[in-house]
Amino acid sequence: MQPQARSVTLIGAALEEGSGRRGAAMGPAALRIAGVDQTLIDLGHDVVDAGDVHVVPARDLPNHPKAHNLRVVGAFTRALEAGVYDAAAAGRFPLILGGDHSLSMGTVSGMARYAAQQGRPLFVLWLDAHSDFNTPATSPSGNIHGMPVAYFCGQAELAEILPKDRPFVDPRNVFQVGIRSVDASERELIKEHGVNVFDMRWLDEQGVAAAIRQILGVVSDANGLLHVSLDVDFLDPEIAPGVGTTVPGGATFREAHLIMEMLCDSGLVSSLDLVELNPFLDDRGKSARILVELTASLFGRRIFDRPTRAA
Ligand code: 5AB
Ligand code: MN
Ligand code: MN
Ligand code: MN
Repeated sequence: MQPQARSVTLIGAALEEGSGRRGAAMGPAALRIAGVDQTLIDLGHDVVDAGDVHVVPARDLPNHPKAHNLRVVGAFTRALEAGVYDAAAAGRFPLILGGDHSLSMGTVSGMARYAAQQGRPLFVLWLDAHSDFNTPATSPSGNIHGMPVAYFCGQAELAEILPKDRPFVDPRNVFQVGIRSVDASERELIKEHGVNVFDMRWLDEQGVAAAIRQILGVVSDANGLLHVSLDVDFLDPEIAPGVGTTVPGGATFREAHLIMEMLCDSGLVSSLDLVELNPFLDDRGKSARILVELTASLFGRRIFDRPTRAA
C-alpha cells in the first residue's frame, strides 16, 4: 500500500524564548540543511516552504514574572495559530520546524480551531520526556516550554494571548508517550485532568507498538484528527544529543521509527511539530538528521511494503 501523497506546508518557528537557554532558534535552519523539504519531495509529496514566521513582541501582554518572555511566546502563539489553521483549512498538512516547545501553544490551538470547524475531535500525541503540563503557578523554572499542554487544554492562564472563546483540547484526548521526568505538582494536574500517559516503564513492559495501537484505535473510533508533537528529548540522548533538556533512558532509534511507521499506516495524522532541536548542542547534525529520518518514516518511507494488519 502506497501512502497517500500529501500537500505539506513547512512553517519555521525560530523560537527559543520559551526555553531556559539559547540555540533552539537555529532549529528550523538545521532541519532545512538536513534536507527536510527534499526528503518529502522524494517521497512524492507536494511541499511548500512558507519560510520562518516573523513576529514582534506582543506589547498588549504583560511581562509575567512566572512565565518568561511571555510577549515573544505570545506573539509566536498568535502567528502560528493562524498559520497552522490557514494551512489546514487549505487542505494542507502543517509541518512546523521548531523552535522550542512553547510553539505548540499556537500550533495545537490552530489545529483545535480547524478540528472544531470540521466537527471532529482533536487528539494530540505528545512524544516527550516531559509532560509539559506546568502552569505559571506550578512551574519550577518559569520557562513556558514546560507549559504548552496545560495551555492548549485551557488550564494555564497566560493572559489573553488568544481569544477567550478559542476551542481547548480535551485533556483526555492527549496521549503522552516516552515520559520520564515530571514535576510533583505537574503529576497532580495530569491525574486530575485525565491526560493519558504511557511512561517509559509502560513502554519497557508492553512495547511502543501496543501503546500506539491503543491510541490509534481511540482516534480512529472517534473519527478524530491527530496532531503529533515530537520533542527531541523523547529520544535517548545517545542518539539525539542536540537538545537542552536531555533525560537518560529515552526511546531508541527503532522504537521511534516504529511509531512513525505505524502512524503513517494509520493515515490519521493531520499535523506535526518538530521541536526543541538545539543545533548548538548537537553532534555534527546528528539530531537534525534523525528528526528528518523520522519525518520520512511518518510520510511513507518504509523498508518493504507489507499488507496492513487490523489494529
Ligand atoms: B520541554 C521542567 N518540567 O517546567 C520545567 O523540553 C522542564 O519542552 C520542562 O519538554 C521541559 O521547567 C520542557 C523542569
Ligand atoms: Mn517538550
Ligand atoms: Mn521535553
Ligand atoms: Mn527542552
